[in-house]
Amino acid sequence: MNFERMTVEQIKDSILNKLHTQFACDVADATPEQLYQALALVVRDEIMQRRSASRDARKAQQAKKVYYLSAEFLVGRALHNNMVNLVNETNYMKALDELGIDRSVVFEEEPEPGLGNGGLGRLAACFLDSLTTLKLPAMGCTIRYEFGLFRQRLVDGYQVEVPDNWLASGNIWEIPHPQDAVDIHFGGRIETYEDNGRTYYRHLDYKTVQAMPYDIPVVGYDSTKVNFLRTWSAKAVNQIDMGRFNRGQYVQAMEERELAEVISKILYPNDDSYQGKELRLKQQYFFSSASIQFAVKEFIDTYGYNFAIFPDKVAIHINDTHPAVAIPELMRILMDDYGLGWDEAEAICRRTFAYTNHTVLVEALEKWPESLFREQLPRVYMILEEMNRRLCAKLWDAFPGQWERIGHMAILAYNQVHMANLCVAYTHSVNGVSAIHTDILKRQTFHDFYMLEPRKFVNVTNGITHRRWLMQCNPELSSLIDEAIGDEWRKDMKKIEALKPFADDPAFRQKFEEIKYHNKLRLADAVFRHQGIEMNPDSIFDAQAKRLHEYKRQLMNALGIMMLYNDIDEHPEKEFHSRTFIFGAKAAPGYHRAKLTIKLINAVGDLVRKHPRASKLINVVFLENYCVSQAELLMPATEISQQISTAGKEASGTGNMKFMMNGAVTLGTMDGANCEIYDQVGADNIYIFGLTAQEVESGYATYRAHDIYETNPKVRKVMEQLIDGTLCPENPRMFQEIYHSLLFGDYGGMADPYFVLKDLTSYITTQKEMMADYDNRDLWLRKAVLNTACSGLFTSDRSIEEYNRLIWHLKPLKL
Ligand code: 26Q
Repeated sequence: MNFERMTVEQIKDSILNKLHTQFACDVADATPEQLYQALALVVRDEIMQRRSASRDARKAQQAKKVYYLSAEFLVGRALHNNMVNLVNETNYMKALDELGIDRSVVFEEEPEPGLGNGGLGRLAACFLDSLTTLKLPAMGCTIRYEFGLFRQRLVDGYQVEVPDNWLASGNIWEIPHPQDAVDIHFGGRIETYEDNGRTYYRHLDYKTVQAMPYDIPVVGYDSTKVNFLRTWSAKAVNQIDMGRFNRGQYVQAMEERELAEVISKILYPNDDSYQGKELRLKQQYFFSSASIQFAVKEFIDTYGYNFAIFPDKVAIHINDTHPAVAIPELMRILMDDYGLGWDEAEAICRRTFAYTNHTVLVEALEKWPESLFREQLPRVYMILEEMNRRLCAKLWDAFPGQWERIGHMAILAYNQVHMANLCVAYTHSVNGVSAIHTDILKRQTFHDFYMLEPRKFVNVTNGITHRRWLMQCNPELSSLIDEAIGDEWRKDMKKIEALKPFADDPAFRQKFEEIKYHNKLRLADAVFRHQGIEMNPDSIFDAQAKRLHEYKRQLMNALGIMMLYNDIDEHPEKEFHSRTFIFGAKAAPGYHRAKLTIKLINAVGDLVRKHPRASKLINVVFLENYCVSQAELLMPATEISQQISTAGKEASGTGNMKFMMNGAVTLGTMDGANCEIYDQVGADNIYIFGLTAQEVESGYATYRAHDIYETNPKVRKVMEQLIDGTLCPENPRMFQEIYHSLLFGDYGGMADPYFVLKDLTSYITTQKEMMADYDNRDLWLRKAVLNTACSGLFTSDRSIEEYNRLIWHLKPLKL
């Protein structure tokens, strides 16, 4: 089937038509929100025309499909992105111009769906974009959180959380599918009975919650392929319990309804340490069960009850352990609903599921109290017991007598359910998200499993969609690349390599510099409008944007700025290049240390502003509410990308790739995907400092932070400034706990467990080298251009091709 792109005239007519029929108004009297909705409806129509073609093709071709299960999909705004992927941005922009509609005003009307915390959720969104562009049959499955990640306000330098009611005025992009609603059962008890020599299980007295799907279309770049992100919303089965209602228990009847619907109410805002919250477990089972039920139904609709071929037609991906309960759930459905035996069901599950790990931090590996599972999911719990029994029997053969080792690998041990062990033991593929991360999984985190099944472990380095993160967010640079090397890179990002020789072309470098400058102005303008803060576009834009975590070491960045400040203060004769330090970071609301670090960063900003000379050379800007839309402005405007995690802790990072693609030079440690960025650009075009992962590992035994404090006067000075009232004269004790934790450790732990003071000196030295290079404009711009030119590896198209080749084995649809 052939789809014509809409012409400018058609777009204009359609917009006017939507305004008339939906809102009874014209361009002149429409509100910005009505303009947004009318335009979005036009774009949606253009997408929906392609939908049925896609769907019919998959059925006709009986193509294998992947269900990508993820508790988070941080998709960002859709309108502009969809125009880009329809390859009709130019016509849309023209139509808007001719109608006299200000496009930036319209784009900003779209509420950003905050259905994720950070990297993991954004990765899932980039993957859907690439899956669709590569014409692979796929469906994203998640929760339709009524409240996404909180919005961040800064009040007196402190983070204040505001609820994100993103659905308040509806969501144009979603389509409800009541015909696909399914029931999810919680609690109750299991009755066992024998019949014909087989044991059967009956689930009784459970509570039912209905899962209602809403689908959001994902359109592939320059393709007629459309996939969907299915978001499940919790609904009470009976709007109100009429039995209770009639017995006069009006309030109780309503309460029950609230209890059911609370499941999809809110996204948990912590992306680090996990707490055994009952509601979180219910969320995980809710969307996992709904998605598995749907996958089985779709399979049966196409292939009947021939479950032997299930793994040839269905791949299910488990994004971190959050949807791990999908594994016993498929076991349950195959056995209890369709009568398969254990061995058959287990073999199907093993061939169907694959798992991606995103963290090696021990405190972030999910473990649930067994009692919670037993109460909430009694049948699933019984299945886990049997899975665990069989696993331990095998482990006993492999490691006879090694109780501790077996306990460490078991699914159920010490009254806890170990979700990662469940995933590693019962999937056919386990992958890390960068080379170094996968290495650590093999050597440490899952070493014992790796010994038994080395081939199960694979690496797929993360990627980002260059459509959103270059073409959409940086149109000027994209056109410049077209001028230089043609536009084939847009469809095949490897080809951006052809840009390398242009790093040596002075005319190209100058245009590259001008575009960076425009993008700096664009960011400065937005920050001024939203926060009233001025940013000097002639200063160096240096950014660290990511969730706030101790291991990511925003604290080290802040201490580095204080040292620069002291240097300026002590040496009025020295010259410095003016620098704007940009931070974007949300802290989990219950993570006290992270929130205090936000206050510290802002206090450093205040300190600098009060100093006559430093205020001209340093500006600390904390971007309020860092989110996908903010990132789209920040990436193109940044010159230095700070990726400074303690080596061995950041699984991959993906912001590092976005900055690089837009021509920022990385200042970072040998951690996560930074190592691969280093391999791509070469040592001359990246600034690496600090301990390696191995040095960190062996450093735990011997490191004494206090020695550094004693021997390095500059470090000592900033440490003292944390507690002597320099930063917060009205409350000198404000940052005392940070001081204390760096020098003495807290809660009985070691001092400075993230090696902030240890790496601080090499961090500062490397920055000085970097600043010297920055002043040599030709040298610096060459590095910047090479970063863009070498970023081809980091497109998520490459990641998805690898997932497909190594794990899913899907065939692209012929459309
Ligand atoms: C778990 C249990 C209860 C509540 C919340 C959670 C939870 C939620 C989100 C745990 C972890 C997350 C998110 C983790 C995450 O974003 N990890 C990042 O994943 C990126 C994509 O692979 C990597 O690039 C980053 O290095 C990694 O930190």
